[in-house]
Amino acid sequence: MVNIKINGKPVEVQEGKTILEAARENNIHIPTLCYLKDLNQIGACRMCLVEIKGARALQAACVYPVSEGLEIYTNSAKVRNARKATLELILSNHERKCLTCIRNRNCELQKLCEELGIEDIRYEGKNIEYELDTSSPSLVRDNNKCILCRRCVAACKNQGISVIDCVERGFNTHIAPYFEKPINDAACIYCGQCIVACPVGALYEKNDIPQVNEAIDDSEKHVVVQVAPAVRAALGEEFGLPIGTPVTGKMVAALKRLGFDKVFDTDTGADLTIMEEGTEFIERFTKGENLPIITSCSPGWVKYCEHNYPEFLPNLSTCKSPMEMFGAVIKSYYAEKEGINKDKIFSVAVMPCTSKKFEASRSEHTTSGGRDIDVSLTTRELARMIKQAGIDFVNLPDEQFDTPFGEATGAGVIFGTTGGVMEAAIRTVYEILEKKPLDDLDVKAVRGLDGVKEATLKIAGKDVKVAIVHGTKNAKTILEKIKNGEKYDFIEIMACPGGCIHGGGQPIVDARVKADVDVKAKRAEALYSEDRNAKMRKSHENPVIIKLYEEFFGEPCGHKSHELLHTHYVD
Ligand code: HC1
Ligand code: SF4
Repeated sequence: MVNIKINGKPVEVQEGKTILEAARENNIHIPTLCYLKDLNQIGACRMCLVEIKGARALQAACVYPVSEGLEIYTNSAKVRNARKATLELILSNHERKCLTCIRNRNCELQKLCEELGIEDIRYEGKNIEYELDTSSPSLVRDNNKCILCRRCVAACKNQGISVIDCVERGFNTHIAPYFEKPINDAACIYCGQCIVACPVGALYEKNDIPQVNEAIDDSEKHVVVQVAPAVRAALGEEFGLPIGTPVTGKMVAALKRLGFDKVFDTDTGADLTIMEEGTEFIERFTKGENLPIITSCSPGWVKYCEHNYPEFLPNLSTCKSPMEMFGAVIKSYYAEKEGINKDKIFSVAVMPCTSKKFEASRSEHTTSGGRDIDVSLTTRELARMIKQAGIDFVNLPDEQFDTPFGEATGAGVIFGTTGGVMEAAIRTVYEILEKKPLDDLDVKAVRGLDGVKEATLKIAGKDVKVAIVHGTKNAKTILEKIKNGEKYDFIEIMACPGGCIHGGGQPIVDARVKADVDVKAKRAEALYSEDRNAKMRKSHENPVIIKLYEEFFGEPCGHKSHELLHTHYVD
């Protein structure tokens, strides 16, 4: 520990901490902009400048380590003037169209303007007009809003992707994919981790709300919506509820009030995926063929594999993602059962993910003759729709998903967090192979937020070696281990750090909140609590799924399943 003084007050701080961390621990607020805990600590924006007794220049608190006897002033006139001047320079060439900006009222730059008392734009810098990059099906890049904090660059690097970086110098500095190509031409996986890292409106998802509204307004269309597991763990944040508040019932009520004809749960699709993927695993494991099987429900991960490790494509499970399986079921079984012409069905998915927009557009997912999922919205887009419709979300009653797919299990819910697909699969595979109930349904060995988790499970007298990976940087680690001879039987890979709960389509949390709160852990706990309280916790016990096989598919991995629920990703 070292003894320092902050604004004249003596405090004891652990050695190695930065001034910013020391101040925060003592409830002293220092403004930041480029700082993003554990991701971007580069002292570039100079917003966190502080005065240090005896030092000639002001110092960036986010990178300056504390040492014995340091005397720091966080709010002197010199500090206030320097921070304000820095902010004014950032504003001098920022496109200040706040009223129409997607991040209006959720913008860290806007908040700083308020906090630092910016009353006027005193300088006008060189304004370069950048073309929007709308080349991707998932996201939009707007360099006119960019403040060069480099948080997106760090987020992309943290994914092990690094397709964007700073180019040129001085006023011409901007962020671009290599060779200034459109993002669609780079090996971007559309994970959207750059979006959730961005403090301003320079990165956002493609807006698909108008298409959905148009379909809802069309009386000829039967508009169904399915909602992914992780959405319920975060949607409430958009309406001021604490991080980690599950809002399943209110979310369903809101979707019904928005005018969707039927509201279904992607968790049911996840239960179906477990039946198919569990069966596929058992077949491959029993024959010792084509192992490890690697999950393929995360479209960012599939795209990463296609770009960087095509030799592992044959290892991917042939199962489509729960979203796409459900999409195919809606336009086949459901259309038939309800006597609705499939061409009149408009199928919407709400996902915590930006890459799902890309997945929905892939040619592999067109079993109904057209797209099986017509539009995939993000959690943020759903929140926008709810706000635009004037729905008082917080005071909505809890409502239930619609029949005939009204039931889902706790196994389906936990798909939304890293380790969840594996845990759900183990619950089913164990009971099929052992022919007896699994004693403890909480498979703790596969839980937690470590980037790579490994476990060896004993099932039916055999060792099953599993690994769980989240974040594509960690995917590289495990794939390299396999190339070096390490053997696994079953691997779950999710592109986003934390899994879907921290997907690129989830509500954006201010960097200051992220510094103190473990957002991923809180959202994951929201899903684990739903699982604990679920009346069914195993996919194979879901009566909806049992009926679906009786009435339509016959058996898992049968002929009809292969036609509708499986695909091959080829390079
Ligand atoms: Fe996911 Fe999945 S868990 S991929 O993160 O397998 O997006 O939530 O819906 O499809 O179920 C996302 C989440 C989601 C699929 C499921
Ligand atoms: Fe990088 Fe993901 Fe953003 Fe693409 S979407 S630029 S891969 S962080």
